[in-house]
Amino acid sequence: EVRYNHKEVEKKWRGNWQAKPINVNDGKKPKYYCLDMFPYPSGSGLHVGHWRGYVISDVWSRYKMLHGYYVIHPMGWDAFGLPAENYAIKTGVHPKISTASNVANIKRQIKEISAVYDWDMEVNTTDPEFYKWTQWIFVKMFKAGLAYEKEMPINWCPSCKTGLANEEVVNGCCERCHSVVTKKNLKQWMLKITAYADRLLDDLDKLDWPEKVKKMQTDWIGRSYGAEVDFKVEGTDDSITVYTTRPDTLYGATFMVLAPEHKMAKQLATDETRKAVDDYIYRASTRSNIDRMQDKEKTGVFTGSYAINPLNGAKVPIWLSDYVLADYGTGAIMCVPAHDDRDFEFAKKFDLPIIQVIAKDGKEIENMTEAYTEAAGTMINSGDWNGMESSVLKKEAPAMIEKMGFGRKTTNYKLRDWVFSRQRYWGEPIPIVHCPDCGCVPVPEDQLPLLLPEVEKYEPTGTGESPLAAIDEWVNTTCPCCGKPAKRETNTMPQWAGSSWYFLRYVDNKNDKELVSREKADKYLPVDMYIGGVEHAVLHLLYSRFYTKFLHDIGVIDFDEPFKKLFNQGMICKKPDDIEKYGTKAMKMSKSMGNVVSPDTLVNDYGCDSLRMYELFVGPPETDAEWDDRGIDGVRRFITRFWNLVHENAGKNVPETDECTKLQHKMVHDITERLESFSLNTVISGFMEYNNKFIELAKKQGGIDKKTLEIMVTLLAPFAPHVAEELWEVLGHDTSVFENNRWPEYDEDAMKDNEVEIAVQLNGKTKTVITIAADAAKDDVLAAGKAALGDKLTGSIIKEIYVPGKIVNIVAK
Ligand code: ANZ
Ligand code: ZN
Repeated sequence: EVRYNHKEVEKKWRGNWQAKPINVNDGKKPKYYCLDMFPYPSGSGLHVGHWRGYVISDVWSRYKMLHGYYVIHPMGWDAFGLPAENYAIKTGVHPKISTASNVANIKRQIKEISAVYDWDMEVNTTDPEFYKWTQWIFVKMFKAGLAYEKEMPINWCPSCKTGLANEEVVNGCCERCHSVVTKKNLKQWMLKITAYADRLLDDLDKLDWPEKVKKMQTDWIGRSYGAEVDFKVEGTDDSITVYTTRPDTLYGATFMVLAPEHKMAKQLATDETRKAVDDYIYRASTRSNIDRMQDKEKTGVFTGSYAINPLNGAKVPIWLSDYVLADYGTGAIMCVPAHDDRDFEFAKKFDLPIIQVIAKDGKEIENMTEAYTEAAGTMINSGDWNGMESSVLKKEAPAMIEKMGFGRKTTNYKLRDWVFSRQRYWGEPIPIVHCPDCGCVPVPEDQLPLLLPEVEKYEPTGTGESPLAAIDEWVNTTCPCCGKPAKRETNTMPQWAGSSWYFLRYVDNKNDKELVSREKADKYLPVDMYIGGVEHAVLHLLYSRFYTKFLHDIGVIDFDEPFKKLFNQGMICKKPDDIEKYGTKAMKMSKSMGNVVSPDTLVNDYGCDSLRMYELFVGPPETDAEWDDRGIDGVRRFITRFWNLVHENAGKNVPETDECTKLQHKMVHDITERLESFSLNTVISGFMEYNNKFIELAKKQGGIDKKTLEIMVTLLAPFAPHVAEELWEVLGHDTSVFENNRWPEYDEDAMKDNEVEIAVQLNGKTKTVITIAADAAKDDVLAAGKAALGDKLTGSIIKEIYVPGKIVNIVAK
C-alpha cells in the first residue's frame, strides 16, 4: 500500500513542472487569456480569502489547457496607493522598499497555490518602465482634449488629506479610512470619461458579464432622455431652464425648485425673503450631498419670485430646496406633485397646489394621498393634450416643445468626469509642465517616464498640495515648448490609473518602444475571462473599459472592450475571534477584524490540493461563504480514498463493464456541466459522490478498469493538479496529465439508465430496494423481490403484486 503523502507529492510535481513547464506556447495552439484582478501587495500577506479567486482562475485556466489552449495566465502588482504611503509616514520606510518586500512575500505565498502563472509576464505599476506608459496614455488623452484642468469643489478626505473620486466615497465616507468626506475647492485634473458615456453603455450588450454588474454600470452612467424647458421669470427678461424626463406632465407643474447653489438663487430673493433665502443657501453649503439626500423631511424656502409655465402661461412660485442637486441636469426642476413622489412630499409640506394631469384607472383621484408616478393613462387637465396617452406623449413631447420654441430634446447622464488628481506622493507624477506663457504643456513623449523623485517627508501638506510641491529642484523646470522657467504639476495620479490598462501590458511587458506591440495585441488580447471581486463593478471595470476604448481609438489596439467574460467571486467571511469587541457576525476576512486564517498551516497539514478543493467546496463561488477549518478534513478524506482506489486498481487490468461505462459518462457530464456553469462547489461534491460509487462498483465487480480511472484523474487535474499528476503516472504515463491529454467527452445516450430501482414491500410496508434491468420480465422481478426479502418473508404467500418499474408487494399470512 502506498500512503498519500501530500508533502512528497507536491514537492515532486512542483519540481517537475519547473524542469518541464506545462502550458507552453508552441505557436500553434489557440490562445485563451484568463486574468485575475491583480492584488495590491499589502503588508499583511495572503489569507484563505485571497486564495479563493486565485484557485477559481487557476481551475479555469487548467480546464482550458485540457481543451488544447495555450493559456495566458499572468500575475502582477497594483502597487501605488495609500497604504504604502501611510506606512512610510508612520515608519519612514520608503514606499519603494516596503512595496518590494511585500511583493516578494506575497509572491512566495501565491506560489503555494501552484497556479500556472507565467511569471515572465509579471508587471508592477510602480516600475518606471510600466508607469512610463501610464503617463504616456495621460499625455495622449491630454492631446486628444480628454484630460483637462478644472477648479471645482472636490470630495476631500480630511484624514487622508487628499481628494477622492465620487467612486471612492461610500455613504459619505472615505472608502479607505472611513472618515466623513467634506468639500474643498481645488484645481483638478479631470478625465473626460463622459465623452464615452454612450459607448460605455451601449457596448455592455456585447459582454458576457453578470447581469448584476451590467446593471450597476448602467445605473452609474445613468442615461436618461427628456427635455429642457425654459420658464420666464415673471417681471424680468431672465429665464430658468429645467430638465425633465416627464415633459408630458408640463400642465401639472405647479411650482419650481432650484438647487440652493443655482446661479439665479440669490437674485430671485425679494426684500421680504432675502434673509431666509441667504440663510438657507448658507446652511445647504455646509452639508454634504449625501446628508442632503438622506434627509427624512424636505426643507426649502420660497424665493418670492414666480416663473411662467410656457405652455399655459400659469404663474408658478419658485422655491429653493436641497433635494435638487446642483450638478445634475440644469440644477432646476419643474415640480409636478401629482406625479412625482418628492414633489408630492414637498407640496404637502409647504401647502402647494397639486394638479393631476394623468388619469389613473381612467379617473381623477379625489383626495390624493400619494403621487401617481406611472406614465400610463389618458391626459387630463392638459389643454390640447387632453385625451392623449401619457406614454406616447412622454416620447413625443420633447420634439413638440422644441417646435413650439421653449425647449429642446436632451439626454442626461449621472456619470461625471473623473477627478484624476491626488495630492499624494506614492503615485505616478502627472506629466504636465505649467508655463506662464504656454499654459499646460505635456512632457514630451520621448522624455517619459517622468520619474517620481525622492522626498524626505511623505506627509501630505494639508494645503491641498502633494509632498512633491516641497521639492524645489523638481518643481522648477523649463517649459518644453518655449524653454522659459516653468513649474511641474505636483499632483499624482489615482491608484486606478495603472490598473486601467495593466492587462494589455502582460503580453509584451518588456517592450520599451510601445505600450504593447500591435502584433502581440492582435495575437493575445483581449482578455477572455476576468476573475475578481464584485466590489470593482463600477470603479476599475468602468475605467478599464474607458481606457481600452481610448487606446482603440488612437490605434494602439484593435478591440474596444477589454474583458469578454467576467466572473465575480464572493468573499470569504469568518466570525471574529474577539467576539466581545466585534460581535458574532461573520465578516469579510481582514487583519483589522482579527478573523484571518492563514493558508500556511492548512497547506502544511493537509496539502495544497486539499486546500484548493476546500476553497471551492465552502459554497457557491459567486456568493460570500463562511470559513470553517474543520471542513477541509472531508476533502482530504476524498483525496485519500481516490488515491487508494487508483493505487489498488492501476495494475489489475479489469475489463470495462457496461455499468462502469454508464457511470463514467454520467460523471463526465455532471462535472463538465457544473464546471461550465461555474458551480464549482457542486463539482467537488460530485467528485465525492462518484468516487464513492466507483469504490462500491469496484467491490462489486472486483476492480475498476484503467480507462475509467484515467478519466477521473483527468477531471480532477484542474482542481488537485499534484495528486492528478502522481496518479496519472501511477496509471503508466510518462508525460504530464496536461500534455497530450484532453478533457473527456460524454455521450448522452451512454448515460441512460437501463436499470431501475424497485421498492420491495411486505404487506404494503417497504422493506428493501432492489436494482434490476429496466426490461426484466415480471416473474424475474417478483423472484428477485422475494429473494431480497429473505427470511423476513414467513407464512404463506397470498398475493404477488408488481407495479412496473416501481414496486413489488408480497402479501403473506
Ligand atoms: C418633472 C417631473 C414630473 C419629473 C414627474 C419626474 C416625474 P432622472 O431619471 O434621474 O434623470 N430632476 C431633474 N434634475 C434634477 C436635479 N438636479 N436634482 C433632483 N431632481 C432632478 O430624473 C429626472 C427627473 O428628476 C426630472 O424629471 C426631474 O423631475 C428630476 F411626474 O421633471 B422630473
Ligand atoms: Zn512655455
